[in-house]
Amino acid sequence: MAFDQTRWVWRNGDIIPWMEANTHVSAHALHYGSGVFEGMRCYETASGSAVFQLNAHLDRLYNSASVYGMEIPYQRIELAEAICEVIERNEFSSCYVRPLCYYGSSTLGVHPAKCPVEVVILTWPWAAYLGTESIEKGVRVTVSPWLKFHSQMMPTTAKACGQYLNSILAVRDAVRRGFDEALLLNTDGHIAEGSGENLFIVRDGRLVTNDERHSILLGVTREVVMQIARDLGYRVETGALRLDDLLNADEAFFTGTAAEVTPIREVDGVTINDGQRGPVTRQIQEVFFSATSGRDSRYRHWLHPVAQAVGMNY
Ligand code: PPE
Repeated sequence: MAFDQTRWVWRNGDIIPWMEANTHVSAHALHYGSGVFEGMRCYETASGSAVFQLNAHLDRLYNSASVYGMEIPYQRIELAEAICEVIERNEFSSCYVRPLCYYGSSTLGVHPAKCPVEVVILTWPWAAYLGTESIEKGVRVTVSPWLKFHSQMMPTTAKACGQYLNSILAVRDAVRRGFDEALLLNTDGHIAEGSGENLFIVRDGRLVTNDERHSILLGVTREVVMQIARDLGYRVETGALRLDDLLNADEAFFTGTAAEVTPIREVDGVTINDGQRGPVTRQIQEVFFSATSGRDSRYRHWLHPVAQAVGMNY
């Protein structure tokens, strides 16, 4: 189980044993998916553990909550400190961090009305999302028969629990048919994103990715990779991505907190270029992992030291 090494969970202001971090079956979120969450990674660096892009993830958490009219009953600084505290209590040097805010028990009317907003923070060790080999060898993806929902149905830029049912349909179908991951098209027929990752293609030395107009979550890793690519001297463009663009790309890769930077080697049996991780992808991965490990001083401000939480600016 993913949580074998997790001893403590932060819940509504307290650190409690993992075994006791339960919720009632009448919780609104269990019935309707009425919650918002984040996924961050804490990395080991030479000067101690640090949460990567903590501020950007907290920004998105509060924005996701406001989309659904949910008031998170904790200040940013409290959640930032809580995240660091629960990582330290679990004695993790690196881990995945999952803050979740959800409507608890009060009513089961669809309108959450007076349901309390419960806040929990789970941490656990999580190796490469799509398998350790995938970072070097790349993954095989399939275009999902399921479309990514349109932002007029639910804003794709919010990271809300219920909307992941769309991703679950897509990834289950992909895995059942022998692929590593699903790629969802949007209602316009353009590429949206993976079930849990954003997409980049490389063509003639330029990087191209899509944006919120194409029904995607605006990934924190996406933003990081755009910055790294620009700093490496590449042109980065945002615009619609067609399936043809992907199939004819020189290189393609996924980005995400869990997936980090994962090459795509094949789409429905068609290899991207020669099916090997491309040089631009590799270069970006190298800088990305230097940034997450604190080895690249240019990006040290992206790391939030776990041990020095108190008194920092959030
Ligand atoms: N799109 C989707 C739909 C998505 O779930 C993620 C994160 C991303 C893009 C990339 O966003 P970011 O992590 O900020 O770069 N998906 C999480 C995977 C687990 C999950 O599905 O939840 C993650 O990477 O943490």
